[in-house]
Amino acid sequence: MSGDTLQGQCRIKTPILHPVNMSNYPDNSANDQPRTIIIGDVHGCLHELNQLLLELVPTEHDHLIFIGDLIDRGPDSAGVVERVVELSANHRVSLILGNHEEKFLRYRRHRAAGKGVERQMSGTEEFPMLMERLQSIHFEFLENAYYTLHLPEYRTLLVHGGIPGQVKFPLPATYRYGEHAPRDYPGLDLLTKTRFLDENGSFVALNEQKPQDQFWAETYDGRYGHVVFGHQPFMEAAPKEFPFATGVDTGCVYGGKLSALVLPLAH
Ligand SMILES: [Mn+2]
Repeated sequence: MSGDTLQGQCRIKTPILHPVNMSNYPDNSANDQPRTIIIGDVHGCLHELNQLLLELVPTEHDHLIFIGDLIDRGPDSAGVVERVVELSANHRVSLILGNHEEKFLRYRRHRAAGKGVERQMSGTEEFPMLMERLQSIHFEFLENAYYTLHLPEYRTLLVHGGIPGQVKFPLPATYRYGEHAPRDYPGLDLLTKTRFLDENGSFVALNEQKPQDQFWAETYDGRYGHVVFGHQPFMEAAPKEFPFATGVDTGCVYGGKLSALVLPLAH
């Protein structure tokens, strides 16, 4: 991604009723029914989030799920967190932990410890501003994010990044940031940042990717159910479909669109 796209000519995508797989997602889209709405990576694009919400008109019965990375890169990260927390006062809102939220919470912990460790962290340019603008209600909301959210009624698992090859803890299941620590569930944090896997199916770090490595969703066999994820921007008109996964980050902050995946009522 070249630097000049980072300001984000964010554009809006009409939310779509988008059954991923008709056998898993029975079509019951009567509009008075509660909806499960999964929103892609917002990355500070407050205007596009507001436009999307105007189109969605969420009701008090809907469940709004943000797939993570509310913050960083875009024009108004603090405004996005404030808007989402404001929504949560009157709606059921869940946040999947993005790698940018994870880094921000880590930065905040280091700052509180007072040893200056946070000054060695890269990619934290926006964090002092967030520390200044956000209040305890916002931090609490971020701390309550999910590493994974299991929606058994849809046989679906939500993560920000993806499923790394070797998972050594029970899935599908729900894990929360404030409640389940990677030291007790080794590899839990990888679900927030997985993109590529090596030939053994193991997690590949961002800077160590080789041409033969495969995007995780290309080889994922559905063993934990259908996975809905963000993190990897797909510059496409609609969420990207894989055999057992759906990517909902359509690259809003890179000049793409902000997408919402609207699941019909499950039985
Ligand atoms: Mn991400």
